[in-house]
Order: sequence, then C-alpha cells, then structure tokens
Amino acid sequence: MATTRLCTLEGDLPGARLRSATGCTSEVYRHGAHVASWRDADGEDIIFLSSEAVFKPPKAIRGGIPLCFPQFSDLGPLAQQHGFARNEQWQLVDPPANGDEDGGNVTMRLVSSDATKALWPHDFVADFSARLEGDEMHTSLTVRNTDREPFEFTVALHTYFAVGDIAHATVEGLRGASYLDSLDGRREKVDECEAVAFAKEVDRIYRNTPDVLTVRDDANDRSIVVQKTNLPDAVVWNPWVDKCAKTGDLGDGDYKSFLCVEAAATSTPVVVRPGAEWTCGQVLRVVKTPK
Ligand code: TA6
Repeated sequence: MATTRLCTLEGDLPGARLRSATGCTSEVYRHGAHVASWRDADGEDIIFLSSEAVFKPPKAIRGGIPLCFPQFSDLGPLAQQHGFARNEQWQLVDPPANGDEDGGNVTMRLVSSDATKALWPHDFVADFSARLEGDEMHTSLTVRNTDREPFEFTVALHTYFAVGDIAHATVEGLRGASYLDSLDGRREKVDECEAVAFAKEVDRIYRNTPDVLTVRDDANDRSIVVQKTNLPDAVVWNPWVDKCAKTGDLGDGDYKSFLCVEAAATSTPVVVRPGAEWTCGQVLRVVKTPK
C-alpha cells in the first residue's frame, strides 16, 4: 500500500515521506517544495542528493528537483539565479490522504507575498504536487495568476539524476535539436550526436525538444525515461571537475555520480493572463536493462 507521512526531515525541516506500493520512497521538503530524494525498493538513489547538501533555508537544497520559478538561470528580470521558489517555505495544501492506494502524494503551495513581490511584482498562487506511482515519480507545477495584469516567467524542473558512473551515462533523444551553449556565450548550435555524453563540463539549453528523453545509466543497468508536459525545452548539465570543486555543497567527486536533465520552458516565456492558470509536469520512470 502506498503511504504519505508528514514528518520532520533533515535539518529539522518539515516535509513528507512518500512510499509507493512497490517500495520506492521519496522525501519532499516544504522548503522549496523540494523533492530531495527518490529511491528504489532496494534503497538505491534514482535522484541524486549531494552528500554536502545544506538544509538551512533560504539556501536551496543541492540535488533532487529544485524548482526554478519564476525564472530559469538569468533568463528573466530577477537578479537571483533560478528565481526564488526553491528558497521559499511552501504551505501544505490538503493534508495528504495517508494510505492512498498506489500513490503516496503531497501537494504544496506558494502564495505571493510582500517578500516575493519585492523580487517579482505579481500576485500568484503556485501549487506543486509530487506523487509516487509504482516505479514512477509524477511531479507537476500549476501557476495561477491572481493579479490584475498578465505576467510572464521562465521555469525548469531542475532534476539531478543519480548515475553509477558519468563515463557510462548518456542522454538520448536530443539528436538534431538546437541548443544554446552556456559555456560558449550561449551560441546556438545543433546536436548531431546520437546521445549526449560527458567527458567535460556540459551546460546546454536545448530548445523545442521531444517530450520523451532518456537518461541511460549503464553502470546501474537502468535507464530513466523523462516524459515532460508543457515544457518544450530541456537543460542538460554536468559541472565536471573544476566547477564541482568550486561548488561548496557538492563533494569533489560528485560530478561522476549525477547529471541534470531539466524539463524547462525558457526559450519562450510562459504568459498567464489574470484569473488563468498554467500547468506543467514530468513523469520519471525507471526501466531496468535486461542482463
Ligand atoms: O541548469 C544548469 C545551471 O544553470 C548551471 O549553469 C549551474 O549554474 C546549475 O544550473 C546550478 O545552479 P545553482 O544556482 O543551483 O548552483
């Protein structure tokens, strides 16, 4: 039976522990509505969480699925990289129904405040839901415009995927897609490769990609399929040696153990009219590679 338990997590932060009927587990913090972990029935990480992650608001947790809203990177008016959603305390919406059949789930809410409006002068209500369903993780973000004027934003689900060995991990589904190379002045390029491989730092904003992408994790005999909805773009990132060493809340060798595929809407900002709402999401599914 799937369960949702409200509890105190790392750093004495409030959150929820989800468990699916197949024994997968996930921890979701109210800080940032941050999915910080997703493990299979054997307790193996599917989503990466840094061993050096800091659980001290307002700093964002390193790893998991940081919510980049109302801005991805510097693609918007905010000075703060990736916006503020991952730094804010979210409310619990309906107390989750503990003991749901086949789906531990939780919904959290962020309502605009004086603090958020000082950064982004719009009234909004954002709801984030996470749900475990068997060997899948379903996440969605809904943004409602409660203001009197339209507003626009960029957004990403900045997912850190755990891999057994970055040298034997690739991202499939992006062949032929154009991307902005953030390591080369955001020059537009086209990916001619069968799959994205990692032998140095990679930081690319792929535009208008297929909605199904695959993270191949050969060292763990598995793939993770990403099915994104209403998120036309995908950011692929691995910091590699130097940037990893310079990132205080990453262990020096962590670059070997994760890669990010971030379902995103960045190339064309999302516009929401007063009273309207917009929803995006992704379903992550683990597929074991037959031996
Ligand atoms: O998504 C890729 C990226 O924009 C990289 O450029 C790197 O900055 C990464 O996000 C992590 O950003 P953070 O603010 O979480 O350190």
